[in-house]
Amino acid sequence: MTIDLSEQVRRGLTAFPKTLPPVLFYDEEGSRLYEAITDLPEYYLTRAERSIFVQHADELVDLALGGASTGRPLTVVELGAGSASKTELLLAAVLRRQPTCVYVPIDVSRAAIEGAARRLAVNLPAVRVRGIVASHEQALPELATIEGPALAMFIGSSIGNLDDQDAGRLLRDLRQALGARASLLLGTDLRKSSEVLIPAYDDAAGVTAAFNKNVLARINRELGGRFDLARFRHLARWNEARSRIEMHLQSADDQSVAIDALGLVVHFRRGETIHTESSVKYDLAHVARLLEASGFSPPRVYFDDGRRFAVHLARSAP
Ligand code: AVJ
Repeated sequence: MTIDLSEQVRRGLTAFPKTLPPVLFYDEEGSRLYEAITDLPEYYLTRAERSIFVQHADELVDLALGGASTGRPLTVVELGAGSASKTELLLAAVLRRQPTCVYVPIDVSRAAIEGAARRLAVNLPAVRVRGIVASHEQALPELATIEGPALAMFIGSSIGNLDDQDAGRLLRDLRQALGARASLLLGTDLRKSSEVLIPAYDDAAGVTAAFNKNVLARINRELGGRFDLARFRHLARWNEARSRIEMHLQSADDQSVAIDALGLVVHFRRGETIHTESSVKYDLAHVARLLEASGFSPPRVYFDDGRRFAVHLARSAP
C-alpha cells in the first residue's frame, strides 16, 4: 500500500507537460522541511489556522456533536494528518466533552503518524490513536466501521492540492464512507494579493525551494536518479485564471537525466518545468459550491483576525 513511487515518477516525467504529484514530497526529509515551512515568517497559513482553533475549538466540537447529544462519543478522523499539532487543540476540546476519544490519523508517512501518536500519548493520554498508513483513497473504506458521530478533519488547505473535480470526488467519497452522522472540518486558504502569496511559497531562507527540490533528491535516493539539484530552479507562480499558486522545478539548461531503477532517461529543454504542486486559493462561494456538490450542508465559517484563512464546519446533508 501507500504510494507506488516508481509508477508515479515514470508517469509524471514521461508526460507532457512534466509533473510530479505533491504526495511525493513527504518522505522523512520532506516532512521535516514542511514542518520548517510552517514556522517561516512568510508562511502565514499554519499560524492563521491555529489561531482559529485556539479561539473556536469548543464551539467546533459542539457543532460536530450536533447539539442534541446522542450520548455516543465523537470519533475524530484526519486526512493527511502530518504532525497533527493543530489537531491537538481540537482533541483537547473533545476531551472537555467526553472522557476518551478515538483519533484516526491517515497519512502516507508512517513516521508522521508514529510521531503524532507519541506526542499525543504524552500531551493527551486519553486519546486512543488508530492510525492508518495509506493514501486517502486507500483509507476511506476502513472508515465505514466507525460507530457513532464522526468528525472528519481536512485542514491546512491540503484540499488546495486538488483541482475541483478531484476535491469534489474526495469529499463525496468521504461523506459516503462516514455516513449520515458525520461532520467535516475543512481548512482553506483564501484568495489574496500575489504579493503575499508568492513569498509564502518562495521564502527568503530558501526552505520552500529545498522542500520542492527534495522530490528530486528523493528520486536520486530511492530510484537511482541522477538529478543535479543545482541545475533546477525553484519557481512559485500565481495562476490567476485558476486561482492557484503553482510550484515548478525549472531546468536551467538542456539536459538528460537517467533514473537507473526505472531504466529511463528524461530529457529537459532549457526553461522547461516539472509542475510539482498546485495550491488553490478559495473564496467562500467556491468552498460552499464544493461542499454542496459533495453532499454537505451549508457550512459555518470561522476566520482568523486577518481573514487570511477560513475553517468551515459542515454536516452531512440529510
Ligand atoms: C500542505 C498542501 C497545504 O499548499 O500550502 C507549503 C504545502 N507547499 N509550501 C500548501 C506547501 C509549499 C501546503 N499544503
